[in-house]
Amino acid sequence: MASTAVPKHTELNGEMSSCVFPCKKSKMGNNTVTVVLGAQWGDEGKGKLVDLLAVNSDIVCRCQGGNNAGHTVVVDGKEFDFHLLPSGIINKKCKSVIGNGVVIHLPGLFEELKKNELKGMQDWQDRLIISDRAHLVLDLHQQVDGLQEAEKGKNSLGTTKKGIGPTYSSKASRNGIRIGDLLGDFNLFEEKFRTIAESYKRMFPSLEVDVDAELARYKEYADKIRPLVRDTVSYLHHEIRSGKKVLVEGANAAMLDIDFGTYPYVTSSNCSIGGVCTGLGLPPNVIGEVLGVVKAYTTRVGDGPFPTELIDETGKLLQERGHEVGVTTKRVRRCGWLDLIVVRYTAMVNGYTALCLTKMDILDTLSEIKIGVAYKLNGKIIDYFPSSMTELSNVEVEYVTVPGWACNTENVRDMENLPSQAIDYVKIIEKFLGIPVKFIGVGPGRDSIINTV
Ligand code: 2SA
Ligand code: GDP
Ligand code: MG
Repeated sequence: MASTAVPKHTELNGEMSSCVFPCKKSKMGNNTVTVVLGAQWGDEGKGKLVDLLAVNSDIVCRCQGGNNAGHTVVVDGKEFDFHLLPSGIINKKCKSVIGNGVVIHLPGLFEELKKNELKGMQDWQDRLIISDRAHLVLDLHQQVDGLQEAEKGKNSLGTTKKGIGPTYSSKASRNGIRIGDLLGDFNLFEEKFRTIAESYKRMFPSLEVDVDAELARYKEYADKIRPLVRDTVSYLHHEIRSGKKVLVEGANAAMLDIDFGTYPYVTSSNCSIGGVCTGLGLPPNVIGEVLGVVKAYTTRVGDGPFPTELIDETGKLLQERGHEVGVTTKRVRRCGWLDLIVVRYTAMVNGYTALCLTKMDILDTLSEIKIGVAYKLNGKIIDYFPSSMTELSNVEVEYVTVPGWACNTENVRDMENLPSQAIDYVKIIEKFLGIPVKFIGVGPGRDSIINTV
C-alpha cells in the first residue's frame, strides 16, 4: 500500500516555487491524495465510501462529469443524493472542491444546494469552492442532448440528458463557456452565449432558446456564485503543501470513460485515473491510494453491451433487492453477475491499490453465485478487453460457480463474523485481481461496512 504520509510545509521552506510539485528532490510527491474510482459501469457505491473517508479528509474534490452522476450517502437513516456536489459536502470539517474538469449546470447546482439545505445541510457557503475553469452546462446543451438521442433512434446511447456530451463537445471545439467567463466582463459572456446559441440553432433548428431571458438569469447566477469561485489549482497545491488531506471522488466509472470505456456507450469525460490529474490540475506523483469501488455484482444503466447481464429471475432479484434504480433519472438498472474481466481491465487502467467491495448483502439470499472470469470469442479465450462493441456483444463468458452464504450479513462488522462462503467470495476476487479488498459494504448506511485491515 502506498504511503499516505503528508509532506511538511517546512520541507519546502514554505516557498511557492514556480513548479509546485517540481523535481525529484522535492518531498511533495508524497502521495497525499486518495482517489475513489468506479471500477465497473457506475453506481458501485462511491458516494458511501467517499462519505466514510471524508471523516479523515480536509478536502473532497470532484474532478469530472456533471450532474449526470448520482451519489448516495445514508447517514443516521437520512438519505442524501449528490449530483454535482462532492459527497463530502455534508461533512462540516471538509472543504468541497468542484474542479476544472467538471461541467456545471448552475440551475441544477442551486437546486441541489436547496434540496440538501432542506435536509439539514448547513453553512455550505463556507465549504464549497468552484473552479473558474469549469465549463458551464447550459439549458441548450441539455436540450441538444435530448435531440441527439432522439435523432439516433434505436442507436441511442441512453444518456441522462443532462447535457454532458454537448458541453464537453463545446469544450473540445473551443466554443465552451467557463465559470470564469461568467464572472468576467458580462458583455464578453453575452457574446459567447449568443455565438454558442446561434451555432446550435443552426444545427438544431427546433432548439428553443430565449437568449435575453437566459442572459438575465445568468447575471443573477454570476452574483450568487462569485463568492465560491477561485483558481482551484493553486488552492489545492497550497493546501497539499501545507499538509492537508485531499480525497478525490470519481464520478461515473472506468467502463463509462470516453477513452477506455465501452465507446460509444460511455459518458464524455475521463472517469478513470487520468481525469483526476486533468480535472484538478494535480500531478500523478501526489496520488497515493487509488480505491476501486466494485459492486459485488454488476449493474449498468443506459445502453451498450453487458456480457454478464442476467435477463431472468436472478437479474430481477438483484435489481429489486439492490434497489437498482438510477439516482438521477430513476431508470431501472440492468443487473448481472460480477464480471472480473471488466474489473481486471479497469484495474490495469486505474492501478487500484485496494478495493471496496460493496453490496455484498444483496447476494445474501442466493444459494449459488457466478463470477465471470474469462471471455471467449469463437471458442477461444481472449487476453484483452475488446474495444469493438460488436466483439464485446459476441463474447461468451466463462464463469466459476460458488456456493452462496444464504444468510443475513447486514449486521456483520468484522471479517471473523462473515460466513465462510462470503470470505471465499472475497478471496476469489483478491486472488484473481491481485488487489486487496480493504472494505466490504453490507448495507447502505455509513456504518454498514467491514474494514478488513
Ligand atoms: P451521459 O448522460 O452522457 O453521461 O450518459 C452517457 C452514458 O453514461 C451513463 N451514465 C451513468 N451510468 C450510471 N450512473 C450514472 N449516474 C446516475 C445514477 C444515472 C441515472 O447514479 O444512477 O440516474 O440514470 C450515470 N451517468 C451517466 C449513461 O447511462 C449512459 O450510458
Ligand atoms: P455511486 O454513484 O457509485 O455513488 O452509487 P449510487 O449512489 O448511484 O448507487 C449505490 C446505491 O447502493 C445507493 O443507493 C447506496 O445507498 C447503496 N449502497 C452503497 N453501498 C451499499 C452496500 O454495501 N449495501 C447496500 N445494500 N447498499 C449499498
Ligand atoms: Mg450513481
